[in-house]
Amino acid sequence: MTRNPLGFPILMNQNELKKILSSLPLGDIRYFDSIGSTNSEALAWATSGAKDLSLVIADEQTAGRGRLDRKWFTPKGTALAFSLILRPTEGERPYLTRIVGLAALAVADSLRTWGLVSQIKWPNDVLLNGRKVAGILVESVWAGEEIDYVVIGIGVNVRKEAVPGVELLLFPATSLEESLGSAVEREKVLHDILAGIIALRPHMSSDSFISSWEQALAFRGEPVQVEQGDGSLLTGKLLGLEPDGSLRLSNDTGTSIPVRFGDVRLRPRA
Ligand code: BT5
Repeated sequence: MTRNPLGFPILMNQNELKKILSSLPLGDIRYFDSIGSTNSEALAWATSGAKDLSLVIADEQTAGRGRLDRKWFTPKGTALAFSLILRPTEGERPYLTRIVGLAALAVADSLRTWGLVSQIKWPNDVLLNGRKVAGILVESVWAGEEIDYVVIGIGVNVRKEAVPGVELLLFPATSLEESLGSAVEREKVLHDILAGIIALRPHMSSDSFISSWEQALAFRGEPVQVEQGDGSLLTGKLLGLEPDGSLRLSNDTGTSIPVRFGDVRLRPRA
């Protein structure tokens, strides 16, 4: 295995990954040195019958995606970009809108093992010191009226070089290396996030799952703006989460409004 001066592997490869992840009950693993998007590969694999908890991981993405077809940058050797395929059970079906929270909490828990306290910027960003260190993209494969598979795509900026230039960003970004002041092994972060998803998954239906997710939210109790997909702006105080994982805002008259999609930011002071 090729290592950098700190002794960390520089390149990933399928055999090493299998070894590192061998204690986890994963399905199959597909590793790519370079790929368009791990989510696109995982969606195609799910359509052709992948096992539950199969994993697609790449060292570089050339067409990584965010929501609304935004770009997600994954330069070679600097970041984690992976997609986990879930085949939901009957019992999980009513809770599929909570899956983005499952992924975000697993990322937050893995960062805590490095002593880092992160926040979740609803719905799908994980922040360190108010900057985005990870993004999550949850997509589904439908069979008729029912969701057959869910793909959880996660990108984490591990090294400083993973962070795109400010001209490419809608929100400030950071890396684990920047927050810790030293480099970390990507494979350990990957292992911990996957272990966290697997451990939390059976608790996804519980009230305590929603309260853990709520406690990790950025801007709770603060005045925020939510830019919705059509460009319209909602303003209000961020109260917490609805049981389905929607955001709960209270508007100026104190009425509570559920928000299902959008980008949250603090409301600029007048
Ligand atoms: C996201 O969308 O944050 C979801 C990102 C999901 C990426 C993973 S990587 C593995 C899997 N395969 C994929 O193709 N995707 C998933 P959104 O909230 O829409 O944010 C997108 C915005 O984040 C962009 O418009 C940029 O402003 C910013 N951005 C792009 N690359 C970034 C990076 N490496 N670090 C921080 N911000 C970034």
